[in-house]
Amino acid sequence: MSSRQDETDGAVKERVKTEKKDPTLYKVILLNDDYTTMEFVMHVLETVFLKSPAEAYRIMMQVHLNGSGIAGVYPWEVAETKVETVTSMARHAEYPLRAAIEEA
Ligand code: TYC
Repeated sequence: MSSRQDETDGAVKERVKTEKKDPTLYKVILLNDDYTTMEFVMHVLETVFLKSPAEAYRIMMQVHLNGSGIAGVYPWEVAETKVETVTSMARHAEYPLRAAIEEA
């Protein structure tokens, strides 16, 4: 590569990392069921999605009354990890709670 292209009046442009992160965001959706307790869903929202108790209650009730609700919006790998964590916590507690990913 010609170094002249990267210069402007002797000021060399610094470009340490060319790679750009994918800016696409994904919603993590919690799904309603008849067996998972409201307390467990709020615990998940507070510990995995870092919601306040009031916000956790609001989201839990949205899921309970409407079938689904947005727990959070994240880059792909973070969203995937959140779903895995929710699923693992739910299975250990023997609840059928499910989480899904949707493009935001
Ligand atoms: N519907 C559940 C109940 O009445 C509560 C619940 C809320 C379950 C949200 C799952 O994602 C959920 N115990």
